[in-house]
Amino acid sequence: MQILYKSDPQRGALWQQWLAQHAPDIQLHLWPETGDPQAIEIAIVWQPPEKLTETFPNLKALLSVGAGADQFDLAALPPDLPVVRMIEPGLTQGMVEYVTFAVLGIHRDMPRYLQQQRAAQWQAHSVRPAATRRVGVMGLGELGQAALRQLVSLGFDCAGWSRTPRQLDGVQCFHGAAQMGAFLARSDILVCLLPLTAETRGLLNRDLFAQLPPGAALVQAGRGAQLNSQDLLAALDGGQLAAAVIDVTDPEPLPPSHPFWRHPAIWLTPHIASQTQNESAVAALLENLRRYQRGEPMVGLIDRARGY
Ligand code: NDP
Ligand code: OXD
Repeated sequence: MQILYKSDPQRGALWQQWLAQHAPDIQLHLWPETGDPQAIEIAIVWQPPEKLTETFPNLKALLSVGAGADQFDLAALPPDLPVVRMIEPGLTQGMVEYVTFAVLGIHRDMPRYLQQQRAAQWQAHSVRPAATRRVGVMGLGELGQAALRQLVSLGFDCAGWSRTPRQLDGVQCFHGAAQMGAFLARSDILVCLLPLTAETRGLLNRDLFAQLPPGAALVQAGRGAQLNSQDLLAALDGGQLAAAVIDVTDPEPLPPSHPFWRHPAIWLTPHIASQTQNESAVAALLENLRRYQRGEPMVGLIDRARGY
């Protein structure tokens, strides 16, 4: 089977070598080398090449090297072309670590202590047990569920919000627009792990912040276009929010003049909350390719109507 790869070339070379060893029937072509374009059945990419389906007329599926597929213009792809995102344990674990770091950092007042350190100010604030801190996770998919398992194990008072009803051990679950207000009202720390869709674009805005308890904090690790930057700055400056940990922005990279870089209540990271891990991801890729060969649905199939 012939596969096209177009993303980080170093990862491509490693995957090519690994597949040659573990699945010699599968040949990975590293863009711009394609072999015979007619023979390419699967493309695994971050950004697809232009004229994808014209160039590779026998393409049977488009796979994302990342957890999201919002970088694809789904409307421009043939409606029956399966689109698949990456689900792999290394990527999931990376997000668990990031969310745990951010929630613990906020819980233990680190944004305030870092500001105090810069001012050489020795001042203690009372330490609250995790059980009294209400954490709310938006998005109860692969990443939200894994992050919540860790947060529950640390003793936080956890809730989650999704589009359709979910049941998770130790988590108060909310769903849909009707239950969003109740979910937000009990979220001292709000974590966004939503995919970018028409419904979630711009969702983290003034109206939403106003429904959080005063002095709440935001952890944004979904997608930049979900957050209204001006509304976040106003909520921080007005005291409705106390702190924000922001990993994804719009645009990326963020221009040097953007106020997020210098805001004392913002911790900013350059879209590194999690990354596809070469070794675990290539094993997950192979498993999905075998599923495809057996005629089974691949893991991480995007529902084109839902947009994620
Ligand atoms: P999943 O598709 O597994 O889960 C998505 C979750 O979001 C589901 O629970 C879904 O609800 C919920 N959801 C979607 N739309 C809505 C809506 N309109 N209202 C309420 N809930 C909604 O995705 P993953 O957990 O794998 O990944 C989530 C996102 O994390 C990715 O799409 C990507 O944007 C981001 N990400 C960021 C990274 C980073 O480094 N910053 C790295 C990796 C991913 P339901 O359960 O009802 O379907
Ligand atoms: C991803 C990401 O989707 O890096 O994997 O955000």
